[in-house]
Amino acid sequence: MDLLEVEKLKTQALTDLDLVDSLTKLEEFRVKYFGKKGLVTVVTKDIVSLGADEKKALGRALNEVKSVIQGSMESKKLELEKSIPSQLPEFYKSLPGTRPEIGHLHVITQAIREIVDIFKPLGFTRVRYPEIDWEYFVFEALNIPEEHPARDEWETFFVDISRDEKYGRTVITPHTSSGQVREMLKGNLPIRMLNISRCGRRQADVRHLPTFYQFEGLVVDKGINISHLKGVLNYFVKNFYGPEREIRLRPYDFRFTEPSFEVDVLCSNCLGAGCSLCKEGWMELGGAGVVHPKVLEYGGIDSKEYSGFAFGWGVERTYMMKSGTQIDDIRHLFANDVRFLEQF
Ligand code: FA5
Repeated sequence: MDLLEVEKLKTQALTDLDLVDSLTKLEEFRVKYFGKKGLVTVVTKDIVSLGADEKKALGRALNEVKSVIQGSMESKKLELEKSIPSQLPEFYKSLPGTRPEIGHLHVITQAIREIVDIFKPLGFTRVRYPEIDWEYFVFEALNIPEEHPARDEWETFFVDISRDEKYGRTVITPHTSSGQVREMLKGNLPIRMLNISRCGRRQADVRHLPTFYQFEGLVVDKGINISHLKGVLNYFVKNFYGPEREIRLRPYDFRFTEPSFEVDVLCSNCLGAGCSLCKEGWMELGGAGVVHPKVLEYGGIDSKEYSGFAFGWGVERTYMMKSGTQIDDIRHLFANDVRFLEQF
């Protein structure tokens, strides 16, 4: 081995490299010169057996040759990588396309559909009544006369249009109970109504939205009593949350039901321990009770012959109490942050 041979090795390698026109061939080239038995590797090993002076001179020359070849290999690699796209046909017919993202129903729409499906087998039919209505149907016909302090609880938005002689002012319905008397006035008995609609109240915090949904059940028939109400609420809760979830009824005072209750479910966020959402382990889902005879009379129904029960719950609150949702602030539901909504 001498300097001339080292020089020849360089020339041969660069000539070979010139002919390389693909990444596969480049790899073959690397193996030919730098693989275990490659030409450069073998010469490097040979040098070890030479005398000190020769070793020094040839070693330096060989190192230079190696770095020239490796530098050229690197440039060749970049050049080949760049040219690859232009080597491909413009359009692969068989290449799977990128699927456009398809959205899905809003979580509250999904919840509404689930609620409807649970009540349907019991004979409840979904109805809708105006979301902007007379205060007559919102309060008066529900046994809450004008100036009665109970009206304050509904923190109502009033619409700035003139008052009607008979029906009073116009409001954004603060609850779906406004549909009760409207349903009765249709005159179809017995009644099994499920009124799901948007409501509005002057409220906003972790548990309150200015606009939210309620679902209102109303049953009017002969011989209806409180055990039917409890049976229906239990049936709903077991189907919506699962057999292990419990509800509790707290006595309350609604002017349109007697007796009246507020219905709570064990909080899914803290499982009864108490958290910022529920405060004391239970979350209020809504109200319920036996329809007040006066309300039946407003609806043109003979309260001696017929009786009924009603309940009105918030859809968002009810949904939030499903296990695993871990929604600790009701306002997330309508903040329209896609990262949040995508999870459901
Ligand atoms: C009522 O609205 C009664 N109409 C319920 C009723 C119907 C009682 C039939 C008896 C017979 P309440 O104001 O408690 O009751 O509201 C019921 C539920 O609506 C609440 O428990 C809650 O789940 C939901 N809700 C009320 N206000 C808001 C709000 N601002 N944001 C979100 N949900 C709300």
